[in-house]
Parts: sequence; structure tokens; C-alpha cells
Amino acid sequence: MNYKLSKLSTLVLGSALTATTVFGSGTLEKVMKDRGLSENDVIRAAKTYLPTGGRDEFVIFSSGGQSGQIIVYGVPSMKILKYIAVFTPEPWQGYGFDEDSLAVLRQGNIRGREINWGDTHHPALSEKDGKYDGRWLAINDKANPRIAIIDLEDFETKQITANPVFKSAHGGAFFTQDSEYIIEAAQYAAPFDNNYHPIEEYKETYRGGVTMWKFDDQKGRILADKSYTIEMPPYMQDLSDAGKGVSHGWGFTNSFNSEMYTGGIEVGMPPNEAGMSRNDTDFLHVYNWEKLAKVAEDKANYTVVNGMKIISMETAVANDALFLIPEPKSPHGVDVSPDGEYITVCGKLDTHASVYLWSKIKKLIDAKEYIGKDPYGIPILDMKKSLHGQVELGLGPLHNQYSNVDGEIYTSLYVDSQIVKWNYKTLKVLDKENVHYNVGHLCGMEGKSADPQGKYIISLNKLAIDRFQNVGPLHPQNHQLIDISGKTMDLLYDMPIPLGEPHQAVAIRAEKLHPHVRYKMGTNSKTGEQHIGKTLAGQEKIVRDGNKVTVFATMVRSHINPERITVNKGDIVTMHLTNLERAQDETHGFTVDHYDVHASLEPGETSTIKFTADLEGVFPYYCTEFCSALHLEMMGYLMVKDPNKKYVSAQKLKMATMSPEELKAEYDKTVAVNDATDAVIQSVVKFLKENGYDKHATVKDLVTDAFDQYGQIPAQKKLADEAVKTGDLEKAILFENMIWQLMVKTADVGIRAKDALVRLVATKQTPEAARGSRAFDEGGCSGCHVVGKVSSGPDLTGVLQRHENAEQWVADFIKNPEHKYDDAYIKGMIDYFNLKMPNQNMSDDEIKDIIEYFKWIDQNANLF
Ligand code: K7E
Ligand code: CUA
Repeated sequence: MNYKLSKLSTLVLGSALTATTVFGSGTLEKVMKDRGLSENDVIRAAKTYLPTGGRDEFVIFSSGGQSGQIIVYGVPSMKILKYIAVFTPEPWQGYGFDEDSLAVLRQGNIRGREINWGDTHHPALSEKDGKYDGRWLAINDKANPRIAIIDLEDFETKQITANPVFKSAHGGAFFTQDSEYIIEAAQYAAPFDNNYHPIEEYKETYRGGVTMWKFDDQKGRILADKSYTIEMPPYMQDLSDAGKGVSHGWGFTNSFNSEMYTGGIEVGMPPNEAGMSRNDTDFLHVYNWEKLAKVAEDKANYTVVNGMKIISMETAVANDALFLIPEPKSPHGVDVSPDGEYITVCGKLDTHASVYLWSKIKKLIDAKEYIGKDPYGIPILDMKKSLHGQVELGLGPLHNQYSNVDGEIYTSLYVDSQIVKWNYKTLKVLDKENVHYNVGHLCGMEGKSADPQGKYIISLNKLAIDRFQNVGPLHPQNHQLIDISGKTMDLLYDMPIPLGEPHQAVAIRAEKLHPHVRYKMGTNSKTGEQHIGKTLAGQEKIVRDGNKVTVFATMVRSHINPERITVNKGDIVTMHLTNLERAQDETHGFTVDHYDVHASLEPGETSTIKFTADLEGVFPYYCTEFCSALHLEMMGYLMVKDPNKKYVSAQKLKMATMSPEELKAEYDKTVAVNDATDAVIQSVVKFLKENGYDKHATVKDLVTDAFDQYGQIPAQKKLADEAVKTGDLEKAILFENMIWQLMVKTADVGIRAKDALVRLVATKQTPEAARGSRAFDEGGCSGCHVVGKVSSGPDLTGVLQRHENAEQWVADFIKNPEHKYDDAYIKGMIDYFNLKMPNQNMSDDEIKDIIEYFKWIDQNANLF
């Protein structure tokens, strides 16, 4: 048989089922002993282990800290799934290396300057009724006050919005309960305008603030012109949270440095850290953003700075929409309970958590009961009268997360390196767990939504010290997964994160996410609209306009069209690239060597790269994703000529050519292989149809992909036949080879579909049958017997029907074949196959299992 074809038949016939590995008894003990694992280790491993092909229950979006990106991983397996490019160029995704993603990245320019990194802290998931809806993800950049929006349909960054008045921003991003707004609080107070103001005028000209970014939750975009900023005193606003339920419409932001200390060690003043933490208390800012949004509709109520609407403190106060409540000094986290009634503030320098009660705060506000005003005229509410109570937790409490148990809250203790579980209603501490080390945020499962799921808490540690292989002085970060389903917490898993310092992470139930696998043909993924460069098969072209060259190119396994582009040195080259694939995961990457461009084209996507061809020479361009067996051949040349140079042609080499007879023979052989390959494909198609593939969505998708390839064959066949007509057999062979390529791709996906279908429709193997299948393979039986096929030995399908008292007969035969060599039936077999069944020294147990395996084969005989 032809090599190409025999390889393919093996694939088709031999890959339908993969044997299940079954370990004998005692294996687990041996592994535990060899690896020095305790029983607890093994239980923890089992709690986090995700078998191949399995899916996690939760998906985590973690900030990427100074990497400016987002990290996506699964829980409980802690398998990293993706880094989403947000504020920083990322070549794998083409982000920042093609024109369309550059357009997004450049929305983040500040005062006309390109910024190519970010300090991401707080990711947030969009909400409906305070619950995650799985549609949008937002994240802040603390260093360059910006908010980015990621679409969870394709996990790509769609928008970056720079804050034009803040100079840094930490207390974002936080969605309000119906995603009406995204909260972004400033951090380091600074003048709103872009002018110089001496530090001596800090109290007069430096300002804090909270920006309420209006969000269009249908389109998933921030509407900057419908957003507004609440001017705040130059206290350093820190974290925020949106009210929900009973406190919906309100926002909470805490602060430090209500001392308004401005340091100056260089002029003999005590350092910032001393002056900024002198007072016993700082201020929790409480504001009615819902009311202020209405206030901001009237021009008389705001000023505009750098294009941003500013509501002054005075206006906010006049509208009874801004209040301060003392909170223990230098607080960090502020977290609203799932029902919106309890507001927990943790102070880094205080051992207590302070739980405020919304109904008490609201009562004081309604009664206008103030204990005074701050220097800017903002009413101050009494701390004691606002508090539900305080609890001593330990050293350095920072951040909180909720679980599904009423009143249960988890708080990180930065200094103690512990997680403490306590009850914010009864104010009782319930449990503590050590972590490694210096934990910042916690991530509960939907743990800050109105519907926390419990089960796990992730500890986002600042230090990893002794947890991992030393990889140099810069250590990975450490995310530790903790099981909270029991009475006490149990630390399950350490995950090193090798990308930036993640601050906060948010978790969502995996089933709430519905990302797609391909784009509508010709989509600009960054806008969701049809791309101006969309090019279909047959529409490829090169357009010249002066020194501007525009290429409309397509990519499909395994070629780039066009394959040659010749331009003059200095030409500005724009290439629109469309990936014509419909098949899942068939991404093509594209680069032109030496020109610092790269695009990642997912199925159906169109993207543009642009460069000035200022280097003379020959530059290969190629597909950068290993997309098929002929991926290396997926290339072409950019040729850059200097129009002012004269090029002398080199002499041509004479190559030997084939005789017409040889060509004809080669052509016939190629066609024959294609016919045989097609027959194999048809057998797979028949199998798929007979077994109702279209009733199973995943299989149906694969079959669609396969036919996508198959459907391209007639066009190639036409070209091949035309070449034959004109007598150009050389060309005809090449087109026939192209057909073979398409057939292999079809078969490749078709076989995957067949495998998937068999797994779906076959009855489940009993543990005995699975062990038997393993014994059959490992004992060497499969060397001669192929199920469903006569090979070097007979097909064993139906073997239990072929003999009287067959189970016993087969068992005896396996146990002791020599005794039956003279049996008439066996004699015939020996003659036919010219082979004797050898004694494989199977144990009685193994033989029993193999019989069970044969029974399973017979149950599914139609599938082989
Ligand atoms: Cu505590 Cu920026 Cu939320 Cu770091 S922040 S930990
Ligand atoms: Cu396309 Cu490699």
C-alpha cells in the first residue's frame, strides 16, 4: 500500500478508541512512598487534579500587576489558561504589533504620549442585580490612571479610557450593581489640571476624586462624555466598593493621609510615612452617585477640566450627596456585604476590622446628624453611631471576601501571613490558616458579588520566599488555593505566577462564560465590525497608489495569498490579512521578517499590519502558528527594490526535467492515491452519518470544519483537469497534490469527529472491562488482533459467539493455547494466518477482565 494511504488508514481504523490505563492495586501506595507523599497530600492532589480534557468549575481573572496584563486560570486546578493583553504590547496576540490592536492601545495615550505598560490592580466583572453576568471585564491602571474593558466573548481588550484629571488611580475598577457605572478613585492627590502647582499650595490646589465612568453594558464601552468626577479633598483615596441591594446608588471609598501631609525629608521634615499616619483615624467617603449623576445633567452644576465634568465638593455637599465617616487609620480594603447592609473596613495599622451598618449611616444622613465638618465643608458622621462593631483579627488586616454562608467573611492578614475566617454579623473569629507569605487580596468564588459561591478562597501572596525552585532574586508570586468547604480551612495548592504582581483577582462560575470560537468572516475583532480590509478567496490583490502599496491578502492552510510582493524602497506598505478558516483553533500568525510587525489571525478575523519598506532586500514573510503539516511552507517573499539601482540578472541554472512518460506515471499515481484517500474519507462519513453525528454539537462542529476543507477540492480539481487538457502535467500534479493536502486535513478533522462520536455513543466500560482492555494491550494481544479488523490474527469481535460455552472456551484458550492447537477450528486458523496463538502467561484475573472487555466489544460491535 502507498505510504500516505496506509498511514491514513491506520489513523482511521486504529484510533477510534484509546485504551484506558488501569493501575493495579498497590500502585497508589508505591507512588506515595516513592514521592514521599502523605495521605493528606494525596487528598489535596485529588481535590485539585483535573484529568486531561476536563474543565474547571471556576475561571479566575487575576490582575497582572506591573505586566499590565490579565492572567486567566481555572479553579480548582490552578491551570493557567491565558494572559490577556491589556495595557502592554503582547506579540503572541499580535497586540501592539498590528494596526487594529494599536488603535486600542493608543486610546490609552496620555497627553499625546504613548504609554506601553500599566500597573493593573483590580479586575472587575460586570453585574446584573449585583451578580456576575459573564459579559465584560474591566481593570484599572494605577500608574497611568486608565480603565480597560475586555470582552468576554473573545477575551480581547476593546477599549482603554484614560482619566484626564487624575494623575494616579487605585480605587477602580468596581462595577455598580447593574453595571451602570464603573468606579475609579484617585490615589495620590494632584492638581486636576495639567499645570505646575507648588506643593506648599497642596491644600488649595491638589485634589482627590472619584470618577464615575458611565458604562454601556450592551455595547460594553465606557461613555466618557456621560461620565463625571466627584471632586474630593486631597486625602489619598484608596479602595472603593459600590453599594448594592439596600445601599444601591451609593459608593464607598476609603482614604489615608487625611493629615494632608506632604513630606519633605530633603528640607528636614519627617518622612511621608510618618506624617501620613499620625492621626488615629482617616475618612471613609460615602457618596450618592445615583443622585450626583442627575446633578451632572445640569450645566450649572459642573465645570469641565480637560474634557471631564467635575462636580465640586460644594455642589456634592449642597445636594446631600457626600459624607465622611472616621475609620481606623491608614485603611485599605472596603467591602460591601452581599446584601449591601454591612460595610467592612480593614486598616493596615489597626488589628481590628470595623463593620459599619448601612441602615445606621442612612439614619444619620437622613437626620442630618453630623459631628462636624472637615476643612472643605463635608459633613462628618459619628463613627461609633455608624458602626455595627469591631473585631480584633490580627496584624495587618487588608482585604475581605464573602462566602455562601450567611455572615461568613474571610480577611487577609498581611503582617501575620494568615487568612482569618470570621462572622461580620456576630463579630466572632472562627478560624485562621497560615499562608506563605504576606497576603494582599483574597479571591473568593464570586466572593464580592451579591451571590458568593463559597468552596474556595485564593490567597494572593506578596512573597513566595521558600515555596518554589529558586529562579533568581525576582521570585514568582504565589497564589494559594484554600478549601473553605469544611469547618476549618485547608490549604490545597501553591501556584507560582510568573507575571507581575497580581493584586486582586475575581472568580466566576465557568458556565456563565460563553466565548465564541470563530469570528464572522472578515471581522475586525477590536471593533466587532466588518474590517475595511476583509478579503475573500479570489479577491486577493495588490493596489498601488504612488508610494502607497495596499495588499489584500488571505491565509488558509497552508498558503498565504499573495505569495510574492514586490515594492520600491520607501513605499508605505499596508497589508490587510484575512484568515479564511472556519475550523476551531486554526489561527494563523503573520510576520514580515525584520519589520517588527506581527498579527495573530483567529478563524474569520481580518487584521492590518503597516510598515515603511525602508530596507532594501528580500524578506520572507510566513505564518507564525504551526497550523498544519505544511505550516513551514506557508510563506512568501516581500521584495524591496531600490528604484535608483540597476540590477544585473544572474545566470539561470539548468535543471534536469522528467520525461513525459515519467510525468504521466507520477500523475496517475497521484490521482490513484487521491481516489483511495477519498474512499477512506467516505467510510468515515458513512460511519458518522450512521451514528447520528449531528445530534452531538461538538461532533457536528468538527464535521463542519472537515467539510469546510473538503469543499475546496472541486475548485482545485478543476484547475488540475485544465492543466491536463493543456498538457501541463507538471502543474496538474501540483494541483492534485493540493487536493491530497485538503483530503488529509479533512480526514484529520473527520477522524477526530469519529473518535469523539465513538466516545459519546459507546457504552461505558466497566472497571473490569477497562482493566481487560489494558491487559489486552499490554499483554501483547493487540500485536496480532485489531478490533473490528482482520489483521495478523482474526478479528475478535463476536468471539464470544463463535464457540459453545464460549467464555470458558476463550478463557481456556488464552490460559493454555497449546492444548488447542489440534482442535479443528484452531488448526484452520493456524493454517490461514500461518501463526500460532502464543501463551502470553496471563493470570486468571487478567483473563477474566479480558472476557469482560470482549463483552464490551460485542455490545459496541457496530462502532468498530
Ligand atoms: Cu491591596 Cu492595589 Cu487592592 Cu495591592 S491593592 S494588595
Ligand atoms: Cu498557518 Cu502556520
